[in-house]
Amino acid sequence: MATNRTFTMIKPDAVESGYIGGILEMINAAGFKIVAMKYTKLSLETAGKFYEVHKERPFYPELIAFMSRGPIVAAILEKENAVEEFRKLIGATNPAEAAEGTIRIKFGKNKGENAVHGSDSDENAAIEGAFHFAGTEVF
Ligand code: DAT
Ligand code: MG
Repeated sequence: MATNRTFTMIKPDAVESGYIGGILEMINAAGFKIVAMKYTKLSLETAGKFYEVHKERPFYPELIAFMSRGPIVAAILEKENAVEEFRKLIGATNPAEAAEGTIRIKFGKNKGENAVHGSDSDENAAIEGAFHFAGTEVF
């Protein structure tokens, strides 16, 4: 089951810009089923924990300040080969390098404010999903 699930966040930049609906539409059109979803806000501390793997990177302080500046939509998505398929749908980290038809080329602003998160492995999808959702919130 875990291999068919990935975790995503609609980031503060996209929420601020009114893109929640447009992004969810693309996610639905690409055949992902939403199995968990919430509208929430990260504190600086929880954002720091979520992105702990990037702790040593120079952009880490900027990243966690950005991710905690406003509400986000967190969701667990299901589809065959979900992690890889979703990374394809969101496109490259830098929206300027993202392919046509991807969420980031359409809604991303720059390398830091790139509209959406997508897990990079089945293992991280499970960890990130559990970070945001209790078992009773996943369907
Ligand atoms: P991705 O989100 O595509 O998996 P990542 O895991 O390398 O990218 O980095 C996590 C987030 O950190 C990314 O979505 C935006 C931010 N980020 C990455 N590289 C950055 C950079 N060079 N400058 C500013 N922010 C960056
Ligand atoms: Mg990543």
